[in-house]
Amino acid sequence: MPSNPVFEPLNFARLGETEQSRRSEEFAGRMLRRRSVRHFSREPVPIGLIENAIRVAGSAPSGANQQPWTFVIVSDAGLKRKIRIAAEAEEKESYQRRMSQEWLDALTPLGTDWRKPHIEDAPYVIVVFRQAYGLRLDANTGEERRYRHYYSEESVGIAVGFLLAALHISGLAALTHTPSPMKFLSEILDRPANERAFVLIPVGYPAAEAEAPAIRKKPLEDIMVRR
Ligand code: IYR
Repeated sequence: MPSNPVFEPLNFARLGETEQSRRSEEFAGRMLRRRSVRHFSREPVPIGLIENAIRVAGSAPSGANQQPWTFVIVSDAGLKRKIRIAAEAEEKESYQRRMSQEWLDALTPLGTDWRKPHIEDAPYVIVVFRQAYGLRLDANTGEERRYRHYYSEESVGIAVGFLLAALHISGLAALTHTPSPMKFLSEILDRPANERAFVLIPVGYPAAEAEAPAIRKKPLEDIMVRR
């Protein structure tokens, strides 16, 4: 039963222009140093940093504020091992048979292959699930009923952007990894039928000898248009 909206004061902190520029430059300077990391140290990470980053992700805007996401933090060595083995099996099949030559060529500069040791090395793997639909109890019948989630793909994508930014700003390294298909994650992590694995994010500190591919982001002139 729809009820009327309730409003509250916005509580918007208007900054002076100097402070705006300072924060903008500081944030851009930090964010522009983010790299995807594929070589992790096994050094532990304070769980509070992971929890805070997920808090930030959970503050993202979402379709109808339905917050159609679940963030599963995996630290158990046995589970990480299971996930690695299943991911490598799918990835091996993908790299050797499923991906087109065009796709493989596009990945050449990244130097990736089917091996995913980072899933075990990183102290935490955050698996983000998208709730394709919601579930609530019908007040009359007591039965569980599905309800539509709007723009769940876009919503979870935005939340993952927040998550990656928060992890990076806290001095952690992460990788956006999408083994394909990802159904095995629902089984290993025992997730309900309305949840679909969206992305798997190993998080930790880079290994001492970690390298990243020498690739560059497009300059502003190439991505921005003014009218
Ligand atoms: N999922 C594979 C392949 C891969 C695909 C894209 I698109 C990338 O940007 C990177 C890798 C893997 O993780 O290796």
